[in-house]
Amino acid sequence: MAESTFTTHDELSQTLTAVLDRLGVGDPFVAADQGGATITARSPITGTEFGLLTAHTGSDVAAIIEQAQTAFEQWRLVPAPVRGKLVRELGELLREHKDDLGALVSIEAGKITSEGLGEVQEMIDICDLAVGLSRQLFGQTIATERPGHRMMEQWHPLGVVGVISAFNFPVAVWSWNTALALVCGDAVVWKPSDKTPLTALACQALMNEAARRVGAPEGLSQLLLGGVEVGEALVDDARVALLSATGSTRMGRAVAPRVAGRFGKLLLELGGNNAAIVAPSADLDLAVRGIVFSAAGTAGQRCTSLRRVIAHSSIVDDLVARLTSAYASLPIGSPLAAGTLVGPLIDAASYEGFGKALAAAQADGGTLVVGGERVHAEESEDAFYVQPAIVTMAAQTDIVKAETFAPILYVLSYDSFDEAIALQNDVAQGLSSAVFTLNVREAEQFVSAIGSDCGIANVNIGPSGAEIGGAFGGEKETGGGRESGSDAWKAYMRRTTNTVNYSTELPLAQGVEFV
Ligand code: UN1
Repeated sequence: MAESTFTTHDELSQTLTAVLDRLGVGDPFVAADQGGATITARSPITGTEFGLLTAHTGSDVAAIIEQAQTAFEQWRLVPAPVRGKLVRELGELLREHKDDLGALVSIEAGKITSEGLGEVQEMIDICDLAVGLSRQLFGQTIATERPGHRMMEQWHPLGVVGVISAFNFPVAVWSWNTALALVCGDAVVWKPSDKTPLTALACQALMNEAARRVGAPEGLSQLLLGGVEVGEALVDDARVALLSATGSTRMGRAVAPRVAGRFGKLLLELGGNNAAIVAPSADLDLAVRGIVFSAAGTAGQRCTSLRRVIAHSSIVDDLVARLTSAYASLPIGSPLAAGTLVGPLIDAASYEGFGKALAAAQADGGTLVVGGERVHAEESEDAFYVQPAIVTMAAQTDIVKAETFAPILYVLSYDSFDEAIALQNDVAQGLSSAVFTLNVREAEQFVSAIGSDCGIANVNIGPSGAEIGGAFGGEKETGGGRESGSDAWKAYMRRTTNTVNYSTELPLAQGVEFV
């Protein structure tokens, strides 16, 4: 294993102070005895805590949503291209502060520098898309069966959008939702993961500055810091017209019936259990690179991370040997150190899940071929770095079918391509998938109606690292929602169908006669 330098808590604290200052957050920490609810800011890099932040309670939520609702009622009157200026300002501020916000993502979520920066780039990209979209929120004109009539559809602002996001994309997921929601004429109330409050404060500071520059209504885009109680109050409030929630399937299962029970709209981005099929014709050099990035990158903590490889029996041994040697030289360590490719797991619970899954896989007859060890424990006992693991499996057992949010790659083998697709689809989740093949029949079958059942199906690219221009999301237990590009904006608006009669007659549809 290649080592990289470890960052100390003092170095982190110094960087944090400077970064928070430049991002306009200032010093957000409060004393433990100040009274009221608090939330702890921590870094998985050292595992140490920076301090406490003021949190909201469930009873604060109603007032915040009320303010957002009032802001929405003004914002929906602003023409969409003018609304786009707010998002353009946000995009400009993100460009200006890309390095600092990227560093903060690394400090709080443990991403390596280029992935922290990549996440901010994803925010800039969605802002660009949303600004263009602010002049493209179009409906259709539809042929009507009645003379002297016109039928059309329009898309109108929806209301307050509640956003719940996870620790692993602490800033980008907020921006995908917020940039679209704002140009669509909505207000936003955001409840980030309680593991990443600092990045949320930074986004809110940038948003406040953008709102100030364009004179957006007070409280148009707001932040709720807190735990489950705060999230539940957001979920249950009938004024939240759309709840967009990203996280585990378990969270989605708790949230979805509550929102459905009040007939709110839902956009769910839940668990993934993404596979890559590697066919005999695959360019193995390319496949290995794609697999290592998708499976070990972000320490396996993307919802799009690669968790299963389904390789043809004629090449599986060669592939596993190549992957094993690539894994053996992965630099694991502080995500801020140059050269590191694998940073820490988010916390102790995540490390525990990693260990349990490896034990379960081996109990199911799997063979651990590389990785699985904890490293850097001597530098800080509260930080959890692991060597990404590869486990070969004879069968797709329950543990392989479960999403473990850690760098474990299960390898299965297949003989016929149909069998590979059946294995790939035989899990409850349906987010992302990939095939590595140079065979055009296999590639086309994979992306066809009888191929991958996922929302994302790639050819000769791993399942993670989607760009924002496409609709992002998946099927089955992934929740069915789509965010980001294509026509995902429609989830943030309400559609009206309008029939306008400009004649002097009143013909009824379907030829109905009625005096
Ligand atoms: C997530 O892990 O929650 O496609 C989102 C990707 C990123 C987004 C991942 N653009 O991997």
